[in-house]
Amino acid sequence: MTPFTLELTHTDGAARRGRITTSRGPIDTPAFMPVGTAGTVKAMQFRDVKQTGAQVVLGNTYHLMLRPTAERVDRFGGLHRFMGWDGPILTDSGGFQVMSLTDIRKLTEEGVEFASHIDGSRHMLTPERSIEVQCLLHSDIQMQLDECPPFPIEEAASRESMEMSVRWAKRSKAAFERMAGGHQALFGIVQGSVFPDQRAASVRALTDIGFHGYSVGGLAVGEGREAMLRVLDATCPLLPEDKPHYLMGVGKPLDILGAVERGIDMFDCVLPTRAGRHGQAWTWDGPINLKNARFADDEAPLDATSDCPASRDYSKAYLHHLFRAGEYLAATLLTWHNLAFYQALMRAMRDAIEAGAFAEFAAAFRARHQERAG
Ligand code: PRF
Repeated sequence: MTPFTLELTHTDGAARRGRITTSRGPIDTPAFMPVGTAGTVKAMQFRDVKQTGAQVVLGNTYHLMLRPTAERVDRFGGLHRFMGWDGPILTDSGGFQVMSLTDIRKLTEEGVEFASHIDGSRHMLTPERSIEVQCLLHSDIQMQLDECPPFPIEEAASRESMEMSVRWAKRSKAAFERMAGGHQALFGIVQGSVFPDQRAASVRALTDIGFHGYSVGGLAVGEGREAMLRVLDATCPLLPEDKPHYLMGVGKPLDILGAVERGIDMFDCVLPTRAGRHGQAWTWDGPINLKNARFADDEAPLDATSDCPASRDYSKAYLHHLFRAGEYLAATLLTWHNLAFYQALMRAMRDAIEAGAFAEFAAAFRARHQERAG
């Protein structure tokens, strides 16, 4: 089977245009990965997710190990076959979801013990078990188990946490080498909060272990955009040039723009899907809320120039009505639109890098895109 590789085709400043090859197909970068937490991109069919241009989707170790269980997914031939998506799947390792979704948990050197948010049952997630689950899911791109510390955090506590994530990285790699196939990939996760020397130490330790790609974790946890971009300024230049750089859980269009500018290749975020279910549409001009009364008589579609049916074929008045009436289709159409917009944005960034015009693109986008618009 095709091994996991990255070919960089263009650079423009620190921004990178490339193509990741996986045994399940290519991923053009910079790439946005829709979040399919529990074996579904909520409210969507995968046929339509693919239509937006998405080439890879994300799945979650935490949710799937609890329900329907990784062993059951494996008996169905893996997550691709179970949910009907034949492209690459990236899975998160579970630690981040344990910390954000469970009230009862105990973190030790061994791993994290937690009570399920579904039925309270007890589970232990170790670096080894996380890799085992990700292998049972047949994940193409796996993440090491890490700890994403809260923000703010004391410098000394952050260092301890980062160093434990490095030890978990080593155990994850050893488990991956025992259990995974040659076509699968494992990413290390850089931690170290907002401390540049800790970020640098984390990168050094992870590159010594050696991974197929490098994730930047521990950001978008309340530090704010400027602090996040400063961490990327200090971190991205240290990452191996020939491997993908993935910024986990980010973000708004302007976050993604700033991160691409600094050399990030991959993103995931619940924003387009979650916001879509709540009536928020993201557009070139910024976000708008379709529940707002000012759209009740608006005959224009969200984007007449889009090739996405949800963006092009329905008036804002109709979408407003669907939300007001509590119709299921409302969530589907706005999620679809938001995912199509995110993919169009990534395509525009890739085109700008290819043309050597990323700075001009970024300036024009920043001038037009009003994040706090109605
Ligand atoms: N670690 C993991 N998953 C994540 C994060 C992290 O730090 C974040 C941080 N924004 C999102 N998802 N494993």
